[in-house]
Amino acid sequence: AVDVVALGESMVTFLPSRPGRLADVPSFDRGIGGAESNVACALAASGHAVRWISRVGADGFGDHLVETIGSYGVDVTSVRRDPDRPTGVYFRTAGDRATDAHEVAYYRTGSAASAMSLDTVGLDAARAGRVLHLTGITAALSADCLGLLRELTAHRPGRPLVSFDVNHRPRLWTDGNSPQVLLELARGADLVFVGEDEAAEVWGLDGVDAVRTAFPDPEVLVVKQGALGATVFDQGRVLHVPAPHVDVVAAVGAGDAFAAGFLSATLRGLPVRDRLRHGHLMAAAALTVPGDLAVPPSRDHADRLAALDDAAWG
Ligand code: KDG
Repeated sequence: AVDVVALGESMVTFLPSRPGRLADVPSFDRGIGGAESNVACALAASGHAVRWISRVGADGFGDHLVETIGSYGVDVTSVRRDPDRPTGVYFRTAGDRATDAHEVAYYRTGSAASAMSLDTVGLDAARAGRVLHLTGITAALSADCLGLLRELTAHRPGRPLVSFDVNHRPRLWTDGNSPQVLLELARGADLVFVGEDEAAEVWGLDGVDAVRTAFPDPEVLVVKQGALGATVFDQGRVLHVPAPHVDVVAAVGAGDAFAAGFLSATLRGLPVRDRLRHGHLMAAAALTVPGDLAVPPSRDHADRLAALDDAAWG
């Protein structure tokens, strides 16, 4: 049985060998990125049965993605190879320590993954897990991808729990439709992750209560508040859990790791407080490496840390 299906585009990522402007960085190290496969890898590394659904090119970068994600123990048998379209890649600069300001250059227009659609993705495979994890990135890739996401977030009898991370990527939204599209998709989900700063940026929402008012439908709403922690609205309950202090190397991938920790604890039936704590612990691991993917803490270790008393958690 599959615990989680994650569907979305992954890319080969080029991380800078030194700080500076994109114009000046002389060389890059190869990594992999992709919000949904990041979640899939972190969940598989913590012992869950996970499937990643996507399309990649019939090229070496596609091989690298499938092999690397597969090496985490993720089921990649539903990933399709597209002979006519390339695998997407992207380059990034190191974030400024204080502001995380960085440059990103995507080479993903017309990528294999942008051809995901109702015709090219098996809906049964997508709905085969207990949880289906999606993000707003997919909605920005193409009209076909958006159509697929609309179907997967529509209420259908017996659908899995639909988890949706808003993941607003301003550079991908050239048409100005992101506020309306992301709101519509999030409202169809059962569990929504959104950053407090992201909600302010996309919808002008100010504070966690304003976010809940805008998203009354999802049974569970998680508002991430950066170094402050996160607040969960779980039906009638509201709970804030502070994040542990970490020396941040790069924020990229931290939101995905947080979602993986929260989902893992949810699948294990842990109480709401521990879901947030496991989210923070996974995020802390991702925050302390330059790339998207970190080795997550072992389940035992994470359980011990999550069980520390409130004083230890600030
Ligand atoms: O969450 C991390 C992702 O943003 C990164 O891996 C790249 O998926 C990516 C995207 O589309 O920005």
